[in-house]
Amino acid sequence: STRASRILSSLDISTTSTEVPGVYDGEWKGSGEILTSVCPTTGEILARVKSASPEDLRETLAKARDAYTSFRNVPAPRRGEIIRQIREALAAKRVQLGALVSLEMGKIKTEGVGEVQEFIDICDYALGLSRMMSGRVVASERVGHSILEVPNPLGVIGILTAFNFPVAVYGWNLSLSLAAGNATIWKPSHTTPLCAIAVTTIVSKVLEHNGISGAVAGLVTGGKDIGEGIVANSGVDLVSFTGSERVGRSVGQNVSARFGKSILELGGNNASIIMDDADLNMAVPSVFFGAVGTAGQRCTSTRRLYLQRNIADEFLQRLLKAYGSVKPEDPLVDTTLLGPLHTSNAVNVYETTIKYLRSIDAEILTGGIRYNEAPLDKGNFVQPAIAIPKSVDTRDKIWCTETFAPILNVAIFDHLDQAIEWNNAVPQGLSSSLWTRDLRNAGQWIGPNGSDAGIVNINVGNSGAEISAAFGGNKSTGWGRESGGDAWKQYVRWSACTINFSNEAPLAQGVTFSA
Ligand code: UN1
Repeated sequence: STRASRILSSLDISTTSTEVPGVYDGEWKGSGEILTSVCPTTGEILARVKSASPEDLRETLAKARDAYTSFRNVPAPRRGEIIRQIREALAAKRVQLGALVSLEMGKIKTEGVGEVQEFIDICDYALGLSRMMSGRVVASERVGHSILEVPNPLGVIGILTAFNFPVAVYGWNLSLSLAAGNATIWKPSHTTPLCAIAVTTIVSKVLEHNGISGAVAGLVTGGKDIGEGIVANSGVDLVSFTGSERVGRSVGQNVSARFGKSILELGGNNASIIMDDADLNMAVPSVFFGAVGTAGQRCTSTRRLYLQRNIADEFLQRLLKAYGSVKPEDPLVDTTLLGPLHTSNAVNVYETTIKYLRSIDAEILTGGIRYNEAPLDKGNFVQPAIAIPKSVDTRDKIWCTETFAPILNVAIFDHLDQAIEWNNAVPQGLSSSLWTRDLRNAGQWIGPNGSDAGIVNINVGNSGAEISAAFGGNKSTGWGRESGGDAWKQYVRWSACTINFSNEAPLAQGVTFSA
């Protein structure tokens, strides 16, 4: 369509050539299979992309290693200055890149732009870090000795990202990797290659302008085999993977089998707990955003809602009113709140889950249908659902598995202890949210008897975290943290350096060993 070509050409992606190169290692190329990028709203093919062949992957990895060998000598504040320029280049394309996210992934305009903003924010953060990534000096037990903990660049970082945040999650990893002095190789989701090509185009121009090899931020679009090639390669020092628990399990095992490091950001099955003293004027819109925002396709989306008995009816009435106002529409129209699911397969997953809810006699308060009338029938539009399963048993798959679609399951509780038990009883542990104005509830929630998730919020919804906080989960959500907090410490290699500036060479622990 003309709209698609306008968005693509505003990001310097050629729409005249029939196949867009999807590999970058300092030069654009691609000799692997052709990936098609399909618009989830209209079903149109946006572009055909020449993905990476195994040979392309080998070359890109080799060039990344070379690029790292020189980039690690660039002083960190100078690397920060390059990150600042990347930030400016992204900001100049904020609207265009945001529109491409909406076009190719399907999220609504404000969220597409928000994702670019998230990348910009983490660049600011990494710029600051570039002057603050300090080690420590530790007291030695020996006279005339000092112990230094020294961070150095780590090497080549493999970044494997998911479709749902096709820009921001790469941004988290790239910015910290660059600040730390590493080279990266990015394998985006095979369904969002254009977002990756657009971002890499922006980043590579800045690198080249600064006389830095573009291979510092390489790109290999492709499928499973390319992802597996990165995971298996001992030249990739850290693999940062975002995706399903099933794939993440094999990534984690394969990377650790070769003693590599990994960061895993896998499934979320996030609960919001609403106490009867909560401010519903805040809680209702937040749950609405958590469950319906991004059409329920964030790792942090709200999937479980636990309501204290006294406010349950009122809460549901108000939430239903909000759901009633949502119309599925083109995500690029300003007023749209609900875009399509990303793929038709996601629609199948949604329909299967609705069918299962019916089979267990859950009460479906709203939703459950796929929109079949034109023009929505061309896209993957479904109606957000709220269901009350009869059973609150968290071993039932409706509670313990993550369905990547806008389905919110509700249960009613009497005491906070019960709700916390439910919150923690699932395998996943990404994000959790408690609504209360009682300090005692808040204290319990964040303490040893509270939520076991990586993100534990109070009067803040499950999704939409800021970059300054460490992002990640516990249990089957995986391990490691991305973005803020101490996440940068995973992107460097640490050494403990003991320095003796005395004229003796004593042993530690008072050990004597002389002939
Ligand atoms: C994800 O869904 O993988 O907290 C990332 C949020 C966003 C990032 C989500 N800042 O919802």
